[in-house]
Amino acid sequence: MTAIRIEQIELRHISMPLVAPFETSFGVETEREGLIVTLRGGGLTGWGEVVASRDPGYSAETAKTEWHILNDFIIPNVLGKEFGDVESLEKAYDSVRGHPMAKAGIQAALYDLLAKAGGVSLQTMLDGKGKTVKVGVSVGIQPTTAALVERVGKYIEEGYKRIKIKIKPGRDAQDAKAVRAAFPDIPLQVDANSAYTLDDAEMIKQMDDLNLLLIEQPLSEDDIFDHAKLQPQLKTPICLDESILSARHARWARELGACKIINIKAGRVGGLREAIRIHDYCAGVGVPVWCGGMLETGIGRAANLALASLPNFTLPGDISATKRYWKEDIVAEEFMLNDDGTITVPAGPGIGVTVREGALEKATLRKEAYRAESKRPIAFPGQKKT
Ligand code: OSB
Ligand code: MG
Repeated sequence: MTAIRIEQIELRHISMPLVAPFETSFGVETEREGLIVTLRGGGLTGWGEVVASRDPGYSAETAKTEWHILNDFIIPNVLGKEFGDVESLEKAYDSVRGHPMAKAGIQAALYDLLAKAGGVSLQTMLDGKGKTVKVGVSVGIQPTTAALVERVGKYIEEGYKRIKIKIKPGRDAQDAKAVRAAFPDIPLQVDANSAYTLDDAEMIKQMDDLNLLLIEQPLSEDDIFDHAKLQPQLKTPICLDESILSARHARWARELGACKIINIKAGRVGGLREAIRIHDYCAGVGVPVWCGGMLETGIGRAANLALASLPNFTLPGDISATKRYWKEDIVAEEFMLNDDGTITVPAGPGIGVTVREGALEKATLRKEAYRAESKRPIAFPGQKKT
């Protein structure tokens, strides 16, 4: 593969209105904030999404902390350098601890750039297979249990073949039981986003007879140890999301018996490369994985579809149709649900979607350009303050 010199990098802090508020145990999102990274070199452009949001509710990262890490530490080590593979990019920011979402965003942009340079789709570059991937929908906490059952019913009518509901203390067993009673056969799972402790084991066991596919991240985000005490008390598989930040963590979780399934998000684990390492480790030890979501724009969603087409992604991903998230996306292509509950993996070069510069501009709160010649940030005209 030919190496490409990174001549220019652009960073944008964006905010996009969701079609409906998304409530989890850690808060409500009505606008999706995040960062878009653009890498330019060799006459090509690569795009990546940093999935940190406005608040540090899912993890410690926010759009602004990841801006700081990219601006002050990662971009200075990348700008003007040549990269022929993603591993050398990982080495370039090797000295930066943590901040997987910042790393994942710039890495995704390099993947896009390198795939375009090679004239292949990201799916081909990652060794993914198949035209489509199985998907589901993640349903936020609703004002009432009745509203939740109605909302789930609408998604099932739209063709979703796997439902995930968000739960939190006080809105858990009742919600899960009501959805199960209304839809006895639908593949169903719940996601607590770290809302419980081991003391809540009895409460969690109330959901153990609902034939759930999995219970996602019931305990603290940093806690593989207590999940290993909870899993043996349940028939339902625990799936870890927040707790797995690397392939090493995946091995710890499996060796401790903390979970039986792993949710893989490239943003959470520092990039597509580490996501694939986790996938490969899990494939080797018989742990099924699925592709999580972070309410991505079309840029992140396109990359998720390519990732989810790897063979050990055997459970449906949290990759829903564009209209489940956005009235107006920043890519031209609309992702739609196929009749069989799948979404088609983009087949064009790189991530295979076209960024709508006008829509991106409209979503932009702040932007900065970094050029290899000067190595100094050059502000765009009309830059908005955050
Ligand atoms: O825990 O899986 C999660 C969204 C934001 C933050 C965390 C999570 C989620 C989702 C949404 O569940 C999945 C999607 O993008 O549709
Ligand atoms: Mg989750």
